[in-house]
Amino acid sequence: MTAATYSTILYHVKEGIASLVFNRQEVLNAFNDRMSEEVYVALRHAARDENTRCVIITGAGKAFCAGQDLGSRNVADFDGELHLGESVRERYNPIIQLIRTMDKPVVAALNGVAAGAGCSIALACDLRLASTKANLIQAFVRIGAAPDSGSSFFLPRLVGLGRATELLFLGDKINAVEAERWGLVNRVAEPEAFDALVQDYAHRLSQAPTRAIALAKRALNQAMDTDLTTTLEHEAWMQELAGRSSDYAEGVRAFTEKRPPVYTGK
Ligand code: LHQ
Repeated sequence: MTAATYSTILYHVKEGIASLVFNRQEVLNAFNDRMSEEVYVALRHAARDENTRCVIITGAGKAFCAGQDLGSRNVADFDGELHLGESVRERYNPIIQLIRTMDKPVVAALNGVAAGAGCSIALACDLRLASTKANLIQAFVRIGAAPDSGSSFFLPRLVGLGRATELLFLGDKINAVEAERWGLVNRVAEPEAFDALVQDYAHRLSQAPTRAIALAKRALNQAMDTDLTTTLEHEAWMQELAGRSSDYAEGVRAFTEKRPPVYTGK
């Protein structure tokens, strides 16, 4: 599968920034089987592509992503025996794992509503930027489903157990401004300033020392899931690796020469 054969997403790379755009607008960019496959393939490509130093995930039209396509037969068949676990394991979990393990920053640009697994994907990203048109909804409970795609992992870590519980039990819609107050999103902008905000972050990340960011991401992944002693040792190892990068040498040189650094990601 290549960019030319994608039918449910748009994907392009420019100036070190890969943009992955969910594009099933008639269903608010909800996921069918094809879209989960294409998103995975595109993310894997971004992870491996030397020219990509930052990934932006966003939605075409008015929504970010409404989660699972509830019209898909394999999740809406009331008469058959449904194997939803299989669907989650095979289609969503690999996407979440890839976002977390790729050695590059992944930014969710929330142009509109993010619901269900669409919201989970945003929570798994490294940063979230939101237009004031965006809402976040842990919609699972509204349809009698359980949280999936990492929501029960990331939500309490972002907003604390009390708020996570409320969001998962009640499925209320949180607007972008409140989401920022809660720590669910990093920044909010009015729709007319949103593209500039996203471009500013993407540009800064694409010019940053990519290896140092990858090491910080690995350190955060490790720290979210372990004790202080292990974390301190893991940090020491990440610093050892950072010290071997050209960007580190450039960063220190630029500091001593009192000039801005020029990072290459090497
Ligand atoms: C949709 C959808 C949608 C299909 C809007 N599907 N058509 C994983 C695997 C296995 C099992 C179960 O779960 C999962 C993980 C999950 O993601 S579960 C959660 C699934 N998502 C939802 O429950 C969200 C459903 N959508 C909504 O609640 C609303 O559409 C939201 C709040 C997102 C937006 O509301 P509105 O802005 O009022 O838009 P709308 O409801 O009018 O939707 C516009 C159209 O999009 C409409 O179609 P139509 O033909 O009437 O214009 C909707 O039917 C369609 N659409 N979400 N997930």
